[in-house]
Amino acid sequence: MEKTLSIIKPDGVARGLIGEVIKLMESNGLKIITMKMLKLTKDQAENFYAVHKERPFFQSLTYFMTSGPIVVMVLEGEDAIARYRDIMGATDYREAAEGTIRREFATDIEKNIVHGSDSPQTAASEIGFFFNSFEVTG
Ligand code: 3AN
Repeated sequence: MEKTLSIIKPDGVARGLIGEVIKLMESNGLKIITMKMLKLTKDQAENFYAVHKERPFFQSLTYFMTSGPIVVMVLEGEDAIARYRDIMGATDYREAAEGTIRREFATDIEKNIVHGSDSPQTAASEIGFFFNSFEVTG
């Protein structure tokens, strides 16, 4: 069993898509083992996306990520990291496969509804960024 971190970004929360996203997770074999809603500060968003700090979209992305509440979850399942990235679809919604979250709901490469960890190392550090060991059950 593997764990991954999921974020429903401010656009997904504002557009009322929490239920749709959770439905796709649960119907694809991913179990939510902890979850909360919060609003990031600019500092927190910059820390979370530190790997992108040299990218031209860094300021815009971190500003967007502080623009409203987000829902963070730890998902567990077989191959959870790859499985969730399959469900999310490509970063650019125009390239995302049919039936994926981004293909169905995203309208913008930056405002693309969801985030998912991309490796076991990032999953461990991203889970630790948002949750302590008492919150992560299972
Ligand atoms: P993913 O979320 O698919 O793993 P990353 O890690 O390459 O994609 O990018 C992190 C976030 O940065 C994306 N979810 C998206 O919001 C934003 N982003 C990525 N590429 C661009 C881009 N070319 N222009 C604007 N925002 C971008």
